[in-house]
Amino acid sequence: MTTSPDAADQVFGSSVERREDPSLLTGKAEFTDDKLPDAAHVAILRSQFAHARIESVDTSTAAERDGVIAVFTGEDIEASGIPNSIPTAWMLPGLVTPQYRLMATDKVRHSGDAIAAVVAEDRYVAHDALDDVDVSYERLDAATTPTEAVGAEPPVHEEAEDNVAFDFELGDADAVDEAFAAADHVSTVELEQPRILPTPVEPRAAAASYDPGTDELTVWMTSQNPHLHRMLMSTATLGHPEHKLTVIAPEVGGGFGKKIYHYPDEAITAWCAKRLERDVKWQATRSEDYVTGSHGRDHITEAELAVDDDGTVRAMRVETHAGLGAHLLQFATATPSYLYATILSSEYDIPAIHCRVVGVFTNTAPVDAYRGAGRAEGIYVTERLFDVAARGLGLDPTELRRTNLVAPDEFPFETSVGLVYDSGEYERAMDRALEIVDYDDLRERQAALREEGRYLGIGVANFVESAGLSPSKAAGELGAQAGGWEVGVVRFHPSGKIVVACGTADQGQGHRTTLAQIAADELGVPIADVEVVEGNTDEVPQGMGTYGSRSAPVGGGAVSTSARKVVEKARKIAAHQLEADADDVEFEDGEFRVKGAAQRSMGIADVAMQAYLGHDIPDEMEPGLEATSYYDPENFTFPFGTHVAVVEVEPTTGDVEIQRYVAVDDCGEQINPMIVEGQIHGGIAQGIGAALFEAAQYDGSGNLVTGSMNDYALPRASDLPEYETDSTVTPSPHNPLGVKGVGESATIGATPAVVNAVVDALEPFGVDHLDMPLTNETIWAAVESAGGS
Ligand code: PCD
Repeated sequence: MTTSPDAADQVFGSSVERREDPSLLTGKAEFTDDKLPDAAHVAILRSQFAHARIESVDTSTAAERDGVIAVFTGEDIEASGIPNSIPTAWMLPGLVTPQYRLMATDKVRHSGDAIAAVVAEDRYVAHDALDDVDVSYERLDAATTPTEAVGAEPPVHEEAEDNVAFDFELGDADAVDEAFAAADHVSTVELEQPRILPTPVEPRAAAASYDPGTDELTVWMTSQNPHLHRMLMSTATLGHPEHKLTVIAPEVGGGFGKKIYHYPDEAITAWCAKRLERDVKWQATRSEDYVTGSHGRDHITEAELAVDDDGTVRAMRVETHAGLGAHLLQFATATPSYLYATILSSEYDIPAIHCRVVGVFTNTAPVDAYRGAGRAEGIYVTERLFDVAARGLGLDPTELRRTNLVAPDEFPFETSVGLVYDSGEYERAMDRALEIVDYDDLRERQAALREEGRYLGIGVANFVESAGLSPSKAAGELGAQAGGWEVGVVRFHPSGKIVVACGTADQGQGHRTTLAQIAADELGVPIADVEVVEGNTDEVPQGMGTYGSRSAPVGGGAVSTSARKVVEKARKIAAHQLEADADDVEFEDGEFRVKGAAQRSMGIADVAMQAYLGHDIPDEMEPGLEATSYYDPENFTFPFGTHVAVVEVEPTTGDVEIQRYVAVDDCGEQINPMIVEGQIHGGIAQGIGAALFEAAQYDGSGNLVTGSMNDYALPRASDLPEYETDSTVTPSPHNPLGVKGVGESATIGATPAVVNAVVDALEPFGVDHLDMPLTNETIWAAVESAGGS
């Protein structure tokens, strides 16, 4: 659905066509690998083993190959005297933080660790030369799962006893014990959430250029947060002065969390450019991106719910082992701890919750935020547990949910795990979803079909998401090493055209459209007059970037705050020129009018020209018309919703057919309903992927056996159903626009909805739980062990 090009429609709340699409669709858009076409190429040698001591690295043969410019090892990097230490961005009590170097020198800890870099005239020569680098290893045993790795020898890092990086607890354990002792029932589930390989269309890449004359280093890279990359490369790895370092994220082909982090490879590329004083670039192959880039999830969990006969939930207890991989990336500690544990209350009033998370190093690629990050894992536990408990109590799963929902008049609602939900109308969204699927009728059909030996399953999942981490002060108290704010600049040109700069960085979400909508709406100008700039540290003063569904609530908040400041300054100039008191000047649809004298008016574009002429503006006012805001929200925003999946399972083959998929989402006010719907569609696809198809598999030696798209099962379009989407609108009371984030919501809702549906279908076989992915084999085996179909 798109709207007419009528200017009045092109504002907040309408489905404006995405501005980014013409250049993407016609192949004009430029990605990182399109930059520096004449650059030399970097290829990086990865460890052959998941765990080994490096005895020696001989690069002499590789260096002699025709077309090879240089070969570097970890020793060269270390000897260059740079800080060489990738940090994590969230400290937890007792956290062990081993040094994470750009290239391994003494030991490799997973099969993606970098050992050497070849720079050559072209990509093929660079890759061929990798075979000439001779590394001798002393192999060590590898541990790949978070439970097996506890206490495994030899440890991944000497510093981390038993391979434990942190042991985190949240909630009142005594209150939980008491509630469990007093409750009528206790339901338990043990579950695994396998590793996911985030698969943006574009694998990671970097291109770097160094000017020795000025000491300017420019890095183009696939980044969700160029300013954070610049800051970390400057302070933690390369040591290049921040004001002489420019990081640019050109068009980025998807991120899904993977492109948040500072990995070795981009910094190695920049280091080579500087060392050789030559333009260089690196483009990961798909498999290389799979073995080095962050993975998602990786939890092994036990969860219990204490419930009374009438369905009142009294308490919840969760203990989980979270695999961290071999190195800590920036949100690796926050994702499985705070983001996970604080969301366990989902949409419910659960008086006591206790959660323990053991974060474990393994000989695998690092694990960090993947769409839904922490919240997806937490909600999955709660929503599975509610289904298990409902079945145990003989209650309909929607009834157990309904009994415990937080009611609309209880907001702001403080959960027992420390979040204060801003607003919600949970029952309304849930009822809407149940009405669309015709829930009661479906239950009747299910019963009738079972008589015929057909197995329909209905899965319901509610969710809340904490979107847009904030405020900075509270996050800092909990250990964050980064702020929760965002920068928005609104700058008029004298002619009345506007540039909006925001510290967020698009990877496909459509910010150039939605941020322009926000500014155009606030300023009352046609959207065509607004240009949006993102993803460039030279053009945007600072920024925290795009992740955690923050760009609309936090970036949008910064842009609207600046637009409002600009309007206030413009109002004073207009009042001055119209010879009126500023309080008597109204602003509507881009016009300043003197109250009660409508003929005395001035358009905002004319005011802009006057502001830059500076001839006739109030005394003591500076010329110019622009504003910069660092918007630091007072809280997260809390989008929510209900997803329902209807499946039919064929027990003899384990086939799952998703017959219907209904999603009712509430992200507060919607800037662009078409974009919101697109976000929901993409999110559902990824949620279904996790439920039915995706799992990264390491073998016992620590090789990623699903290291290519041939082996890793992503859902295809033909695997996915038609989506039936609807929304409710419960504005966030603290956001200037009433907006909540939406980018991750559907991934969070979809996974438990689909798993609940399949398990529901298999109820006649006595199946209470199945671990993802629910492949044909998993389902068939469960049915067989129950005595067959
Ligand atoms: N919106 C609107 N309204 C509302 C909200 C929102 O309109 N209310 C829209 C906006 O503006 C944008 C979108 O929508 O455009 C989104 O938003 P948000 O929610 O704010 O978010 P952001 O920040 O922007 O983004 C982020 C996200 C995430 S987080 C993820 S994963 C994913 C999602 O996003 N990724 C991606 N989505 C997407 N899409 C695409 N296309 N691509 C990509 O990559 Mo993480 O943390 O990183 O794990």
